[in-house]
Amino acid sequence: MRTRHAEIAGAGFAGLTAATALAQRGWSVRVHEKAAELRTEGAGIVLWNNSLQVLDDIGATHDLMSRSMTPPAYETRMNNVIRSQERLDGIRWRTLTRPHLFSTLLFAAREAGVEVVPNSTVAAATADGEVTLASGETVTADLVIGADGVGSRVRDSLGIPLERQRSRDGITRFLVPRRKAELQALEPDTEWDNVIDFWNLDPRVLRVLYTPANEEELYIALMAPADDSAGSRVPIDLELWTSVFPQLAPVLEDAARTPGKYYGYQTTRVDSWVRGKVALVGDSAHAMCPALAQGAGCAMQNAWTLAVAATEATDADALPAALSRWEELERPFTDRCQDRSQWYADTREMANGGQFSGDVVETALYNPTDPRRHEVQPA
Ligand code: FAD
Ligand code: 5PR
Repeated sequence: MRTRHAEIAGAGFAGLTAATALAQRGWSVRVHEKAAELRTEGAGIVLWNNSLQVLDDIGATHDLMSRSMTPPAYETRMNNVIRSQERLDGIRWRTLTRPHLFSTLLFAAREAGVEVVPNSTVAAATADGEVTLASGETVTADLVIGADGVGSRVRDSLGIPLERQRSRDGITRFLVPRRKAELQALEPDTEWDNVIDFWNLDPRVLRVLYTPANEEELYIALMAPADDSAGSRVPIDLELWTSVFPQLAPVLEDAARTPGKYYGYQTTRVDSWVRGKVALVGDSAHAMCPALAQGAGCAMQNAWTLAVAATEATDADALPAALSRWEELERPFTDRCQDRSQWYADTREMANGGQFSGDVVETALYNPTDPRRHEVQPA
């Protein structure tokens, strides 16, 4: 068979994963990134088995392990009283920084022969595989992927209907130095290598999610309702945050000096991930609340299974049906994860701790690279 060609909009986690997996299966692949520089926004990230299996398959695990960690426990506190300390036995998970995940994926993509073009914005796509760039240039491909994030122009140019729901809370994220010795001096009995989710609901909803990303770097996320102007302000209101979380003062002081942006939680659901030869993947198809830390995980999982499904289509005419079949098989898992994440965001139920069991960990445990994964229907 002749070499098949894919054009991808967006060099985020979804676009780079799909690109690498396709190139490793013999496709020629070009990724268009609208930004002038290839890098990621944001701070830290938690990855679970579903995305770690994908990283294993594309050969990126070794690089990733070198600067990531598995904290001893996932701890949840309410008003500084421990609600749960989950060891997460039997669940594979890693914490790391987003820049590290990004550079790992970019390296894997380049190794696989993917062409990544910065400063190249995709303006539109058609169901028969035509892509129009903002420069006016038109290119055609056997497969087009809209991995261009929550504001996807690929999706919107195809007229795919969507529904967007905003939640009342939102979050500002920072990467800061660990300052473990200083934290230990303030609270010696705390295991500062744990993920610690510090909740306060009464008298005011303020939460700090403390996530060590490696030995040197800490990911902290500060959550407040969007209508709390002091709580959602950036730079952060240091006096307010340290009054509620005095034991975190050393790292909050660093956060107060770091630029950041408050993101309101939102969920985007689309009618369909597929139009002919075009597939949407990642936030363009299924942007979700971060509660279960699966936005990037689902993006990578679906990007990888998309590459496999497209490769299995034996000729151009078979591709649209293969993509539709991919959506039919993979979408239920993502929809459930998105629904659960929204439920946790809307109810603030994570404040009660003990959330990583039962149905909730379905996506975390999922292995998208297991060819028999759809034989057993999940609960
Ligand atoms: P994106 O990461 O949004 O990537 C899309 C890419 O496409 C971008 O590089 C963008 O510049 C590019 N692009 C957009 N439009 C075009 C176009 N028309 N043409 C070409 N290129 C285009 N989740 C966590 O678990 N932890 C976090 O700390 C965290 N931080 C986040 C910070 C930000 C700023 C955002 C927006 C989301 C964050 N999330 C976080 C959620 C998680 O990052 C997303 O679910 C995940 O990144 C989705 O990956 P993606 O590749 O689908 O989309
Ligand atoms: N978990 C993680 C996270 O980054 C956030 C949430 C939960 C790993 C916020 O970004 O509940 O908002 C959350």
